[in-house]
This record gives sequence, structure tokens and C-alpha cells, in this order.
Amino acid sequence: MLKAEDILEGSRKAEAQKAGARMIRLIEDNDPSAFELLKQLYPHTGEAFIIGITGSPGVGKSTLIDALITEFRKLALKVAVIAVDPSSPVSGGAILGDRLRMQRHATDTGVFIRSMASRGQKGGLSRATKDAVVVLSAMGYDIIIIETVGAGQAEFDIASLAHSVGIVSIPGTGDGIQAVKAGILETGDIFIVNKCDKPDADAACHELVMMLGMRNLSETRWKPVVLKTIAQNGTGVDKLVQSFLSHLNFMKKNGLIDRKKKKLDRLYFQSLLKDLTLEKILVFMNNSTDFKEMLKKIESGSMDPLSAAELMVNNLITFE
Ligand SMILES: Nc1nc2c(ncn2[C@@H]2O[C@H](COP(=O)(O)OP(=O)(O)O)[C@@H](O)[C@H]2O)c(=O)[nH]1
Ligand SMILES: [Mg+2]
Repeated sequence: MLKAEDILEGSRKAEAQKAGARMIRLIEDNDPSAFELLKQLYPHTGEAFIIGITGSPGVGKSTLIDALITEFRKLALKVAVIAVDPSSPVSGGAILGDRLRMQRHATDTGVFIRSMASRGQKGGLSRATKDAVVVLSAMGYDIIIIETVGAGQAEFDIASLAHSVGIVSIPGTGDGIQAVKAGILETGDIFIVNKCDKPDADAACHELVMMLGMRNLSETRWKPVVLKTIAQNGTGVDKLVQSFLSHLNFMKKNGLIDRKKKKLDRLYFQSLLKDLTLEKILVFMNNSTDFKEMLKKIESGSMDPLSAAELMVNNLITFE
């Protein structure tokens, strides 16, 4: 039986790292024991800097993260990665870059990489990812990177999980940028134009700067950064690391990080409430005679389904 203490030193001890990996599997499998463990781990969280890396499939997110790991390790920071990118090739839990490159991190407990599938999570991928972040933070990782293709969509909003969001795009074929979807500009803190070994990199950056210039900025708001990288050979990745750390410092100086952490806690609380309430209602529907009575009334036509649902929920949950 897995215990919370077994996991706590996961970023320093190989055995504890394995325990952390088992814990994340419990979360993925919706194992009921995960909830109790998460409660015990939660007080040990809060120190990690959580970075979201998002962008369309193929822009080089995984390659970039692989290079980011190397840069963060140079600064002796411990790094965990959760990839929720369904397009990422999954091979035995290791998914980033090619397998050879991955092996250089394989014996390093200061690095932890997992992919998360969207199958079967109760509250959706967002909740499962947040649960996993709790585990990684309790394990003592300094940096937690979440890779995802989604930003700003209802079922997976990276801004509800990360302290800093990097949006990856690539130079277009003719001019300007490819693959920055309208509406996600608001979510980004760092804009990365990757594959700058290709033509039109400068035009792509320029276009992004223009698009971002329209944002209303005050002194207490972070001014988004646009950066060029070639993830394949690591060009520009040192600057990218510095930008993320600058963003963190900026947030610390302005009291923004505490506000953001409170906001993320509130969102986690809300998604937990939704899940737990739904679970209770499902149990109730399976066991309650009231529910069966109500069904009969609907079937006999003495009550309509809308009124029945309304009455039932009002009887079930009252807030004062
Ligand atoms: N030319 C070039 N190719 C890159 C660069 N970064 C990544 N790639 C390639 O782009 C492809 C997709 O990369 P991947 O990291 O899997 O993208 P993801 O889907 O966003 O995670 C792979 O074949 C990479 O080798 C780069 O800076 N330049
Ligand atoms: Mg990927």
C-alpha cells in the first residue's frame, strides 16, 4: 500500500521517485485511494514554479521541453514534466524527443517525465493534471512543466494550472507566423517562435510583437516576451529559461504570484466540488427510493422531467 511519506523525497531518491510514478498511475486509473494520499501530500506543495507550454501539434513543444530540462538542470533546478499532448508519441512512459536523448535524463532523479492520457478521468484531464501537479510539487521538484496542445478551451485551460504560460509557434511558409490561434494571445506570458532555422523567423516575431502590442498594459502587468528558438540544437533556450525566471521574479515582486496561487487553488476547489457532488448524486440515484418514486412520476406523466430534476436537486442540496 502506497503511503504519502514514500513519495515526499521523490526528486532526490530513486525509490521515492518510483512511488511518485505509482501515485500518478493511481490518479490516471481513478483509484479511490489517490484522494486520501493527495490530501496528505497537499500540505507539502506550493514551492514549485509551474510552467505551461502550449501550441499546435508539431511546432516542437516536446523537443523544446527536452532542451529546457537541460538548461534548468544546469542551474541545479529539479524538473518534472507532464505531457498531456495527445499527439505526442508515447513509448513506455518516455515521450519527449527521441529515446536516445531521453536516456541522458533517465538516471537523474532530478528529472521526472510522464505523459497523461485523457481516458476515464472523472473531472476531465484538467483535474487529473492538477492532481499530478500536487504529487510532483510534494516530491520536491522546483520546476513543473505541463505540455499541452490546448489553451483556453473549456475542458483544458492551461492558465488554470500554470503560473507562467509559453505559447509556441513557428514561422509561416510565406510570411508571418503559423499556428497561433486567435484568442490564446491573452493566455501567453512568453511567446516562442521555434524552428527559427526556417525562413521568415524575423517576420514571424515581428507579427507577434504587433499582435501583442494591442494589449493594454500597465506597469504592474507583465509585458509579454517574444523569443526565437531552435529547439533541435538548443539555440535560444538559455534565454527562454531566463525569461521564465524573470517572469517568476516579476510576479514575486508585484505580489502577483500569491494572487495567482490563490486563484489556482480556487479553481482546483471548484473542480473538486463538481466531481465530488457528481459522485454523491450518482450514488444517490443508484440507491434512493425518492429517485425511484420520481422516475415513476415522470413515466406516468404526473410530473415533467424538468420539474422533477429541479425538485430533486433542491431537496438534495441546500446552501445557507
Ligand atoms: N527544423 C526544426 N525542426 C524542429 C525544431 N524543433 C523541433 N523540430 C522537429 O519538429 C517535429 C515535431 O517536434 P515535437 O517536439 O514532437 O513537436 P510537438 O508536437 O509540438 O511536441 C520533430 O520532427 C522535431 O524534430 C527546430 O527548431 N527546427
Ligand atoms: Mg509533443
